[in-house]
Amino acid sequence: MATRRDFFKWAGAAVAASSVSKVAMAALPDIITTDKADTHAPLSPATGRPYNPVVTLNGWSLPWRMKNGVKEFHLVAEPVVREIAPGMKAHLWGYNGQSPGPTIEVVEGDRVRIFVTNRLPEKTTIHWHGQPVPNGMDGVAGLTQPAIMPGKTYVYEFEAKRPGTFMYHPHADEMTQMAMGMMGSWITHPKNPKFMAVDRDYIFLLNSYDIDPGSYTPRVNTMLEFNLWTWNSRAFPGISPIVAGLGDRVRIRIGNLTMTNHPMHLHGHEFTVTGTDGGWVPATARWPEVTTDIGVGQMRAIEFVANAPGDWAFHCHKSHHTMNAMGHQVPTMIGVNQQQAMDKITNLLPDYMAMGETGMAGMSEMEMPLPENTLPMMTGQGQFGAIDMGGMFTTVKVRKGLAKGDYRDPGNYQFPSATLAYEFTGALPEATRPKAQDELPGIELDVRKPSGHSGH
Ligand SMILES: [Cu+2]
Repeated sequence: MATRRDFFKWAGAAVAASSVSKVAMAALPDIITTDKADTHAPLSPATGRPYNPVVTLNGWSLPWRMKNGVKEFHLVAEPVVREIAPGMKAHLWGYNGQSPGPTIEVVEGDRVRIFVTNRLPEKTTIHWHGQPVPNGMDGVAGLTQPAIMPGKTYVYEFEAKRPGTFMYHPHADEMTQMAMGMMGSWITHPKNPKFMAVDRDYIFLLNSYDIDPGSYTPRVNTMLEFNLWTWNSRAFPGISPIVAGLGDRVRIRIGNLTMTNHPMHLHGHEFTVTGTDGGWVPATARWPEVTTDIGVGQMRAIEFVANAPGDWAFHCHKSHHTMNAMGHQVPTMIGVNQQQAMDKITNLLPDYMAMGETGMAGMSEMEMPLPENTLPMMTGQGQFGAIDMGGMFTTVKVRKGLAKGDYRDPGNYQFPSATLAYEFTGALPEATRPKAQDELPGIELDVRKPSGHSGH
């Protein structure tokens, strides 16, 4: 764990006004933060009931303090710097040094106390999305509690009743605070560690940002036209691979805190949806899928047996969600001969490049100077060249003989001989095509022109 224990980390706090006295802080659990966007090793429980920890993709789980049988966590809402992918950093709001905040893992029946310190320049709250909590712990500013003002610390306390996958996010100035990256995952593990046990259990949140190339802070009033489609505030090629041993039973828990739905698609394997927002899906109610749509505010847990070795694509199937910031306003030029226009434009702009005449794939190979702090539209290199992907994309790497608990990137898949698509170099037969329209016998049509009923 590359976490740092910064009990009195005040230097560099963006909100100087929001200082809490050291005496008051002494009663609070340590503030544990990280500045790394890597996937951290799972946090094995040191105290409390046993459970099988999850792995947060490009994230980490928050350690707790056990106090008189109560699990105490300390979340600090604060401005953070998050690397979206190598080459781009975003100035976001998050928790404990990162956006999303750390994953919170507890066990069914645990008594949980969460201290929430607000170091933002405006009020906030935390809503424990999906959890059956007493009404006064639900975190809706104005409705169930006064907002947590800058510099203040509030305490939430409840029993983690239902095992499952949950999220947390503010319920105060939500549009701004979620557009700025304030969110996190929550797992309540079942009391019986053997119930629904899997070999590898991953979790991440779908989120999105609108950050203009050359700037660092998201636009907070964007409703739908986001330009960065991310998992746990990371875009491909910044997203870690999901690693599995051959034969492992794998669970991937996904929560959607974007403003649109995401059809999540896995190559090479069939999965079933075993968990939703409301709990576990009974075995008799599951069906096999290769794509499942995750709506806004929903959570899905998918499970499969990693029975096919390889580097398998796993991505959102909306193709503009596997793209990064650049190029959203580029006109379609496929089939357009740009030579004439090129000649004229290069007189004015000697460096002008024509783009898109044969498709957009050239974008990923082009050595084009980018504005400061943005990501090329499509990047990522595989062993055979450019992957032409960005955004909500990663690989599921299935390997034989992987040790339990080994989550390191195993590198490129070594393809067994004669299992790879190859170039055909023989003679091509004439392609069979349907007859052209003017070779077909004429068809008489009786056309009746519409009359009346205009405006239908
Ligand atoms: Cu999507």
